Amino acid sequence: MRVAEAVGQGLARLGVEVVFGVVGSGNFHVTNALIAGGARFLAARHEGGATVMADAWARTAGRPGVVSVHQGPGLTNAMTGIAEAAKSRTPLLVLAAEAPEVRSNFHVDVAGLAAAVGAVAMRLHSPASALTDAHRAYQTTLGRRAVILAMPLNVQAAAWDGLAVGSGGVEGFILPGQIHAVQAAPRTYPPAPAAEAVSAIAAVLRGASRPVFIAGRGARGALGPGPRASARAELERLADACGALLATSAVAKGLFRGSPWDLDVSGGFASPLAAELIRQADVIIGWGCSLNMWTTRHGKLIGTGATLIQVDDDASALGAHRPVHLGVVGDVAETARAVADALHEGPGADDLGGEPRIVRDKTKDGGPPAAAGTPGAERALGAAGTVGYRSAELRERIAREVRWRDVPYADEGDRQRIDPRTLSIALDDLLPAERTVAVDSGNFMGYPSMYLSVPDEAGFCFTQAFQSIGLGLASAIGAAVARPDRLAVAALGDGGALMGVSELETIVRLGIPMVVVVYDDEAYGAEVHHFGPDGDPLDTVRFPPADIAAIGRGFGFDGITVRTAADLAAVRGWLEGARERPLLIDAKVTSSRGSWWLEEAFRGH
Ligand SMILES: Cc1ncc(C[n+]2csc(CCOP(=O)(O)OP(=O)(O)O)c2C)c(N)n1
Ligand SMILES: [Mg+2]
Repeated sequence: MRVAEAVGQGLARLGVEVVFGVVGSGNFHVTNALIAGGARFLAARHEGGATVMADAWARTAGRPGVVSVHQGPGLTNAMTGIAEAAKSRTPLLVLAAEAPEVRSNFHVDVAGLAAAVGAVAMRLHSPASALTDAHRAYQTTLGRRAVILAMPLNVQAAAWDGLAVGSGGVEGFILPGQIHAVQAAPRTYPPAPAAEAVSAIAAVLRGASRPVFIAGRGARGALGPGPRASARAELERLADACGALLATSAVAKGLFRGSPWDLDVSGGFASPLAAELIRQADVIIGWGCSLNMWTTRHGKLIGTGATLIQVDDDASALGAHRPVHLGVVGDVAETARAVADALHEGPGADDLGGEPRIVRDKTKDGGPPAAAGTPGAERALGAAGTVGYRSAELRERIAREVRWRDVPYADEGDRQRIDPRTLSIALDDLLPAERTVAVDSGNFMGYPSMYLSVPDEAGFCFTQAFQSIGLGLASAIGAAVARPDRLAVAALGDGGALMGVSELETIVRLGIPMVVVVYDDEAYGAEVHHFGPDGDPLDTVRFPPADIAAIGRGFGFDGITVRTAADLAAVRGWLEGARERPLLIDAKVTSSRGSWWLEEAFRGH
């Protein structure tokens, strides 16, 4: 057996179930060995697509994604996807063949590439250590890292003598006959919160009259082998106890779906009511949420005098984007559970001793936090039935107004172009509730993110940490593979759709019954709307009309062009039919104005 085969089979036995990739000579044997070991291989048409598929699969399945690429250009093609995964803290293993000889035309500096995008570089160092090296690389992904495992061609080709003598003590990874016994090492649990921190949060919440929780990626669920569970139940129990309203960052959209206190996404995508209520909060807790410029609208959603608390299992995330009054290192679910217990038990002995411990930026907004809880005080109760922020009137108002689709607007469509809001609302009505929505980047991106509802947080795939266009289609494929029970919906701009177009073939070949909707304004709308008002020439960012429906049909899709709401009857027809081919909707959308979330985005440039 060659090392390549031993590594592939060893990784399969470790629990690698699904591998995306583009196979060349350098990753041929290792990929086949993964398949022989029981993994499912899905061929993409571009390594960028393959990597994003693996990333989206990992986000949706809650387990490390794996992608296999050829040496040199196979890896450089994958770099945008790797950067996205690294910035998003997706556990991703990139099996990258490597030409070790520097004069080889395929040689690239793998460690340099990895460092440049925040990924971890690892290597199969020698035939003897190869399995241990591979195992270590897989384990490293579980710390939510993107790992590039360089697989030198000479090491891969060497005979594997069945003895892994490297360090690491990986029992069962030693002899081929024993490989089946290998299990991924037990996941290491994130730190439990310190008792003092639990008391401090409880004390602040006891004094809060308008608390809001914003849950982020860290609340979406545990990563690692085994089933995933989000922190929803724990957060809701705590929110019930203190009367908090519930919101998420964009990546956790859907987490609180169905709760009457759900404000949906905080930040640029927040509806007017959600923004108003978040702005009026006196305590905001970010749960596994970085409270970055997107989630807070550059801080504008955080009211003057609001107490800001951040809970994260990664100490370096605390205060990284904005100063917080209290930063707590802890697992989201564990911390929420402990604080809820503390609230149910009433003020404990250690609460009575003084003010909650405030860390970082004690002088934010000119003074101590307004809601820093009088020790031992009873919760402020308002009108009958009011707990914290929650009242019967507010519940009704949220039900009536919080969804974007309930916000009045003037339809700007005509017979040639459909208003993207009208399009999105109509699709929200037509598409089955059990759906996974994946969104590309661009001016259009808020429409699907704000108007399409999703069944839960796994139903939304938002690969936008790197803000690259062209990732949406591959994201939808990875998510669809992870959740074949749900209809995958890829929402793309025409620019992103044509950038990632090669993966249309992958969808057809894999037989994924997906809906691809293109918000087609025949332009890089983001640039048009950003620079247009200044009178700059826009020829570089405008394109002649393209018949994207026909392009889709060429790949084997059912392709339709939508100019009016009436044209959407064809979507209903497809949904009610056998769905034998995937559906591509080329929606010719109005684009008279730039979007408000886009202006927000450009403020960061
Ligand atoms: C890989 C990459 N290239 C360029 C950009 C700059 N960029 C941001 S949005 C955008 C336009 C995207 O056009 P389209 O997909 O049609 O969406 P629209 O803005 O028109 O809604 C571009 C070129 C980017 N973000 N990523
Ligand atoms: Mg466009």
